Amino acid sequence: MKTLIPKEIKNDFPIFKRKIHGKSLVYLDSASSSQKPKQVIEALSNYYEKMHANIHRGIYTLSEEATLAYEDAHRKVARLINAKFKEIIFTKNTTESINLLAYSLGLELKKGDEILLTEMEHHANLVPWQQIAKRVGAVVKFIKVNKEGELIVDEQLFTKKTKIVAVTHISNVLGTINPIAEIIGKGHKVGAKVVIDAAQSIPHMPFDVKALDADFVAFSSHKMLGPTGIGVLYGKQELLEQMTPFLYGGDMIKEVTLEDSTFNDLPWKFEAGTPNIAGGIAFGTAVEYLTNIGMHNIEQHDKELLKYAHEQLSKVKGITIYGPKDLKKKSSIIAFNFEDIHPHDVSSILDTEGIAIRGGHHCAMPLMKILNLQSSCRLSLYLYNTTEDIDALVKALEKVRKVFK
Ligand code: C6P
Repeated sequence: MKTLIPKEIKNDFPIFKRKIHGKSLVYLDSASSSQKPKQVIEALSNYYEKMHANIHRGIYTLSEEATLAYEDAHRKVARLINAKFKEIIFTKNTTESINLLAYSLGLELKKGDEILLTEMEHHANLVPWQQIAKRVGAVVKFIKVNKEGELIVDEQLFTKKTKIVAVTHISNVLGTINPIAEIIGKGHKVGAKVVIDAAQSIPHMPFDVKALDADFVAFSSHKMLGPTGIGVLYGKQELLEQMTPFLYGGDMIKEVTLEDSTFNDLPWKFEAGTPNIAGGIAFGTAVEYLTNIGMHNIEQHDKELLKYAHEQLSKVKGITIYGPKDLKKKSSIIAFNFEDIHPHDVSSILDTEGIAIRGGHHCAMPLMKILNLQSSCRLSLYLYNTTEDIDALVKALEKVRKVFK
């Protein structure tokens, strides 16, 4: 089967030259973190070799160049999701973006207010809300998940008391694509602010914050070909302007006296201290790389591979696949178990064949409990994966079976 993105794309990713235990690398763990094309790696070294200086501080060539490149990266990200420059805040990762929101929006919460999450959240979109709720006496409620791992969006959960709705766009365990437009609409109807955890969606599909009318969106560079240590918080300008900063210090201020301070314009009001300049600039390069391929093409490629992977894995005796059966409701993530072999054992035997998958609870313990699972194997696909990668996995599973016979 020929996929939309040619397999020669792997040549852009130096890591695929590596052998693991003497075998070609088959990387099926991009939901955890994606691999990096040489353009991104070169952007990092180019910055340190030719441009490094602190931003927003020096009136000299290096500092001005670094400032322009770092700001330009914000513009590239803004264009990717149809946001304004001022609405793009660089953070460390999705986790920090959501912690920023939980702190800042948490300051407006009162006892008895409600925060609505789903039962399928990654810990990053659960623990910060849980903790803020405990501090202010708010109540955390949950949209339930059915047996196929889809949300049951019950209108009655949205009440006058609901102040924040925070949901994942795509489950990092099951790949379920959630009806976020419907959830945003329901949240707004009761006057709540709606936060979308888009860590697993923005790397894989077109995403338009304006069309969705999302209030806040969080995602990470490292899952979309960019460096680690850089993430994004999108927020509607009028909301960010009203919000209290999360971190205080250099660069986020306008004027400071010994008694008080005023804060900088957006987005810098939320980017205190020297940021990850190199990471930010190289993230801009990653966004450019994705945009050149086209997010529609990446989405289509992932869909084709998901279908192929489902077909091939379903033929393997002893496989149980979790999540939506209707592949239209599913992104390129497959959670499965094999025979009664522990996922850690499956993963480590696959590793001897050069194959990387994830095994465990995937940082979503409540969801695993609902699915009545301790852990699972998980494969996740991206633009550099091929049908040959799936074939290699299927073949290697037979080796796993033999070891445990
Ligand atoms: N999921 C996975 O293997 P950070 O670590 O901050 O970049 O992303 C956190 C995060 C938040 N939400 C969702 C839906 C996620 O999938 C993740 C990260 C990885 O599934 C690592 S646990």
